Amino acid sequence: MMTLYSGNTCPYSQRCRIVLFEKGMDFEVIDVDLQNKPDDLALMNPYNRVPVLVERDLVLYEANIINEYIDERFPHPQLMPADPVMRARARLFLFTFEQDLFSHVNAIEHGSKSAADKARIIIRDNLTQISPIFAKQQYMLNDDFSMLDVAIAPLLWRLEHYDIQLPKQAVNLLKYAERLFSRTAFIDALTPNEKAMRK
Ligand SMILES: N[C@@H](CCC(=O)N[C@@H](CS)C(=O)NCC(=O)O)C(=O)O
Repeated sequence: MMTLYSGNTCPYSQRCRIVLFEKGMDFEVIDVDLQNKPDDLALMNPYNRVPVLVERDLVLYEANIINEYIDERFPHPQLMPADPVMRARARLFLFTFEQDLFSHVNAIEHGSKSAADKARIIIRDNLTQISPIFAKQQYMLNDDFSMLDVAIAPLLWRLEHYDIQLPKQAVNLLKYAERLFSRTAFIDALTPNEKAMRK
């Protein structure tokens, strides 16, 4: 059985929880208190962060790497595209999300007021830019739910919590977010602390 070491407000851990629930398989989630990290976390992950996935003697860290492993190990429903060209495009998107969106989250959570405000504007503008995609399709890659939707969902869930306000032009993105939030696996993967992030 797979064991996920997860943070109960951690957006990266949430990505892995979503994939585990989408696959409908047996797994165990261990809540890690990030204010008081257990000593074995640094032994499993040299960066001393969650999420970490353990399956027998395999120990993985980095949410996207964990998620690709789960997707290959349990191919139904497949979350990365089967076609190599689409798969490569999906990986590029995943990289872009880290660079253009998630790399700014740290400033909101831990930065000065001016750094946090700057980060909010960058995230707002980058999200607004991708909003027109959803006038034409249901999900990020096409009309099928994929790993890209998994990757971005924790940020969309935290928009209010991070005090990021989207303009009217982003209405299609907000509708897309509601589609993500209504999925059974998404709801099942939420921790009580995450549930409390949205009214
Ligand atoms: N790039 C990593 C980011 C993981 C990460 O930043 N985890 C945070 C919680 S959301 C953490 O464990 N922080 C503890 C620390 O840095 O001390 C991933 O995708 O897994």
